[in-house]
Amino acid sequence: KKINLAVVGATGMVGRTFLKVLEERDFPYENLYCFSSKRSAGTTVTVKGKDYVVQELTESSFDQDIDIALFSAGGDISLKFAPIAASKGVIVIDNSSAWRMDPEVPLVVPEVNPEALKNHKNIIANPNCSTIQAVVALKPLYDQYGIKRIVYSTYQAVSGSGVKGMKDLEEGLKGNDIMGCYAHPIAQNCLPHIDVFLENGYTKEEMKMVNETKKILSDDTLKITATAVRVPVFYSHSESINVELCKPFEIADIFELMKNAEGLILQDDVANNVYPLAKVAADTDPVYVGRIRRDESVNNGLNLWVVADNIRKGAATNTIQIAETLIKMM
Ligand code: 11C
Repeated sequence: KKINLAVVGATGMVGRTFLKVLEERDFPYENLYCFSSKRSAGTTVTVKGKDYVVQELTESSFDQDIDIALFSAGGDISLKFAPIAASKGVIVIDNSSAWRMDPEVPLVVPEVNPEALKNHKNIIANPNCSTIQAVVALKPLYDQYGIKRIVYSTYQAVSGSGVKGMKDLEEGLKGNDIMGCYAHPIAQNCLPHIDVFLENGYTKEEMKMVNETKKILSDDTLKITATAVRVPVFYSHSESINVELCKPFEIADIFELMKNAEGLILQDDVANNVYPLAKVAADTDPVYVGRIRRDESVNNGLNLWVVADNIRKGAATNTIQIAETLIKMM
C-alpha cells in the first residue's frame, strides 16, 4: 500500500537523514509533506529527485491527507503536535523522548519488539539512540539465555547533541575550545555527563537507558546500571555492555547466535584486529557487535562491544523501519 507520509523537523539533522534513508530504501510513499518551524519554512529539499518546499508546522498541517508522520523536532513540538496529528487519524512515529515512557505508547525497535506495535493509539515512540543499539545486541541473548543484570558504559558521539555538539568538537580540534554545548571542552576529553543530572546522581541519558531497556524487553525485573560518556567522535555511539545471563553458555554458541541475529553484524576477529569501530559504522544502518568474551568474575557473565550510527539506526533508520513494519501490518 502506498501511503501519504509527513516528516516533521525536515530540515534538522535527523530530519535530513529521514529524507536520505527514505530515498535509499525506496520507501513506498505516494505523497510526501515536509514540515519545520517558521524559521526554516520555505527551504527546498530534494527527495527521490523531486523538490519539496518545507511548510511551517501549524495546527492545521494534519488536516491534509496524511497516513504516517515521522517527528524529529524536539520534545516540546512532539508534546503539542503529536496528539493533534493522532486525533486526526495520523500515525505519529516520534523520535523525541516526550512519549517514550507513556504506558499507552509503544516503544519499538523492529528487530526486538515489533509485536508492541499492535496496540498503538496513533503515537509510537522511537527509543533513545544508545538504547536502540544495545537492545538489538541483547535481544538474542535475552531470548536464548535470559538476562539477570546489565552494566552499560557508553562512548557517545557529539552528533547526539545536534549541530551545537558538532560545532564544539570541530572548533576544539582547531584549538578553539568553545563550550556552546557542554560544561567542558569536548576535544581531547571524555565527559561523563550526557543530558542533565538527576537527584539520584545519574544523568537523564543513563536513566533513559535503564528505563527504556526494561520497557522494550517488557521486563521490569532486569537489573540495569549505566554510565554514559560523551567522547570526541562525530558519528556513532560505542558501548561496552557487561551482561549476566540467567543460564550457562558456550562462547562459540554466542558467536553463532550473534552471527545470525537480525540487524546485527558480527565483527570479531581479534587476531586480525577486527572489532566494531565508530568510523566504520558511521553512515551505515546496522548495529555492529564484537569483542565477545566471557566475564570470568561472575557466573554466566559476558562482555560485548556494540557500535552503531546514532543518527541512522539510533534515530532516522529505526523510525523508518517502524513505519515499514506498520505498513506490512496494515
Ligand atoms: C545523545 N542520546 O547522544 C542522546 C541524543 O532522548 O532522543 C538523543 C536524545 C533522545 O546525546
